[in-house]
Amino acid sequence: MGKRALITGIAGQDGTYLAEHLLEQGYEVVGLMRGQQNPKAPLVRALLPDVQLVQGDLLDQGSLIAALESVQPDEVYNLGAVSFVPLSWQQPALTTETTGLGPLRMLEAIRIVCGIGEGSRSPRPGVSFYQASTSEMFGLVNGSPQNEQTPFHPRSPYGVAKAYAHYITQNYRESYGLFAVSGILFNHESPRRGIEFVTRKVTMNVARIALGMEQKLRLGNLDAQRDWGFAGDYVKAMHMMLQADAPKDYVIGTGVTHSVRDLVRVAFERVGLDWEKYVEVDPQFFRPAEVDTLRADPARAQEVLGWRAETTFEELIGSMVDADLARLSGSCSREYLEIA
Ligand code: G4F
Repeated sequence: MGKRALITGIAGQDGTYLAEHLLEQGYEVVGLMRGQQNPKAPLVRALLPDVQLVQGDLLDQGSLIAALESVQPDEVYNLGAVSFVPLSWQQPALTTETTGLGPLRMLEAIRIVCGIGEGSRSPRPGVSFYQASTSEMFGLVNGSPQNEQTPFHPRSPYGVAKAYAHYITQNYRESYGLFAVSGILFNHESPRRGIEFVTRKVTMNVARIALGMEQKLRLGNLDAQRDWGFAGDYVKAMHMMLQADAPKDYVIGTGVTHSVRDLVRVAFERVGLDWEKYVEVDPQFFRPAEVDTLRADPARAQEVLGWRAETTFEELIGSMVDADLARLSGSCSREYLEIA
């Protein structure tokens, strides 16, 4: 019998790549979808016809219990969140409810459905839990590169909410013996990334400029540095973490850092243009508190899981520019459906 996985955030970049990866591994995959007539549902059905959808919302405890009861998953991947950092300053309470307390509600749902921690009832074995933690928890970094021991200093309501979710996952592992792990993923991108994030904003606008549809690209802090990898590589690490002998948290990244300036240079080079003629700095994109620089030390993931990033920064950004050129010229494949 193959395993069954339940994924929250199925309509996001990571949800779609993870679903595809698990289907390839012979899993039955169910995605949690919130809301009535969710506008993303038709896109998910088109991209992932073999994935079933179940109603549920990370804000609603009862709906998570009901989803677990009906799906009976072996593995739960919690990828659902408010994930755009600037939005977390505009809607900090919603971010905390979804990104911070959502994982708590899912852990509680697992505990209740499995009968864990209720003395007389014997636990039903076997729901493993993956929490999408993030390098944003390191924030104002306390040492570089960052590994699983590096202290957190989050810089946004999003980072604070993710730090809470990280610790509550660890606490449920220690309190109830759950196989509950967090992947501390550094920035991961793809042609399916939402256009609000800097990589895709750059690649989409580079493609528009190359095709004569746009004159300028306005960005915020060009000095910010990130460890950018390919989302398709990173979802494999999520799966590996739940197959490991023991539940542990892992840093997932490339170990290589680039600035936003490097990003625009590489993207414009892909279409043979000089970025300095097109990019303007616009203070409206500056953040109230910035994460200046991040770099992963993924040694534990390499040693214990045998995971390593397979895609270079140049390959990643090149593929995103190519995908946006294809989209704009109407020749995009199903794989590049606008999903995020
Ligand atoms: O692409 P970003 O918006 O990603 P950020 O804030 O690092 O967060 C992403 O990665 C995290 C780690 O995996 C996730 F947890 C999180 O959910 C999200 O996926 O911004 C990257 C950097 C920032 O320093 C930002 O200030 O790019 C800088 N930047 C400069 N100009 C810009 C822009 N970011 C955006 N979104 N738009 C700009 O115009």
